[in-house]
Amino acid sequence: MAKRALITGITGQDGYHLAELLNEKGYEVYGIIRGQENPKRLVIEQEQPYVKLIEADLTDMTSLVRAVKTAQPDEVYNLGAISNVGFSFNNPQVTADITGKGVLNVLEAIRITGGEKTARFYQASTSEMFGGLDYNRPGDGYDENSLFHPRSPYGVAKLYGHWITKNYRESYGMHASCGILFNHEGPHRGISFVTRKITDAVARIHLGKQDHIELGNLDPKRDWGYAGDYVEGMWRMLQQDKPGDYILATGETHTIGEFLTLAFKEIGIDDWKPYVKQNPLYMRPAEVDILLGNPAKAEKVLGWKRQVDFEGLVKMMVKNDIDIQSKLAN
Ligand code: NAP
Ligand code: G4F
Repeated sequence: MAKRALITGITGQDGYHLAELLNEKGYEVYGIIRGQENPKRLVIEQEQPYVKLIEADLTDMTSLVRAVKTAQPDEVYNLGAISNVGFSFNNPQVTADITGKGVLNVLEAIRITGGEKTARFYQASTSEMFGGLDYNRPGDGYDENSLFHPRSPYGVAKLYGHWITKNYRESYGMHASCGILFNHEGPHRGISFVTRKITDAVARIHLGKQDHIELGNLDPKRDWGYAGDYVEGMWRMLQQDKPGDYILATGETHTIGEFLTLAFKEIGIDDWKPYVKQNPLYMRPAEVDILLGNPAKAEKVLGWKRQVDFEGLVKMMVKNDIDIQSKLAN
């Protein structure tokens, strides 16, 4: 019989890639969609017709209980969240409700419906929980034992989600795992995140639709990988006999300036500086200056390794945005 998976956050970047992967593996895929007029419903119905959509919201426990009862899942992937760090500073309470307490709601929905012994659970934890400060940053990158020091309402909410997942593992014997994922990007990345914001702008500049891009702090460094590689790691975590926590990262870190250099190079521009203006609107009250992950445990235990390198990622994203913009009218 086909395995059944329930994904929260099905309309997001990782939800897209994970649904593709699980469908290829023969799973019956259920996805939670929120809101009465979610425009992404039509996109999923057209592009991923195999996904069975269930209306629910991470802040509404009754809807989650109904979703779990309907899907009867072997595996639950909790990807749903307010995931934009900048947004979380201006919207800390809703971030706490969705990104933090939403995790508890899903875990409880599984328990209330008697699924704690049968359903395996994946929590989308994040490198944002580390904070990138000198005192807790090992030279060879953060690993599963590094100290947490979140620097945003998003990071703090995620830390609650991380610990409540571990608590349900320890308290109720749930097969509940946390993937501590470093930044991962691709053509399905939301337009407000810095990589996609850049590749979208580069495509428009190339086609003469825009003459510059406004960004915030250009100095932070990130460990950027490809989202398609990372969902494979999520799945592998839930195939282990025992639950656990795993870092997924590339082991390399790059500045936003380096991303800009490669992206502009794709359209034949060597010096991006005349095309970039800094706007304080995009600066954060507290910044994570550097993120670098050490994926040694995932490589050893899960046999996982990223496939797409930094240059390949930038190329893929610029090409995708040029294709999209070329098809659109001005
Ligand atoms: P994303 O594209 O922003 O997707 C977030 C998803 O959460 C969307 O489907 C959104 O649905 C859903 N959602 C938001 N509020 C909800 C609510 N109240 N009820 C139900 N669903 C809700 O994020 P992503 O990049 O795919 O990331 C997936 C997960 O991994 C997130 O939890 C993120 O925090 C975490 N993570 C991401 C990265 C990364 O680099 N991408 C790294 C580490 C961890 P709507 O369409 O309705 O808004
Ligand atoms: O692309 P970002 O918004 O990603 P950030 O803050 O690293 O968070 C992402 O990765 C986390 C994993 O580490 C996830 F948990 C989280 O859900 C999300 O997917 O910003 C990256 C960097 C930051 O330092 C930011 O200050 O880019 C800087 N930046 C500079 N200008 C900008 C901009 N970020 C955005 N979003 N927009 C700008 O204009």
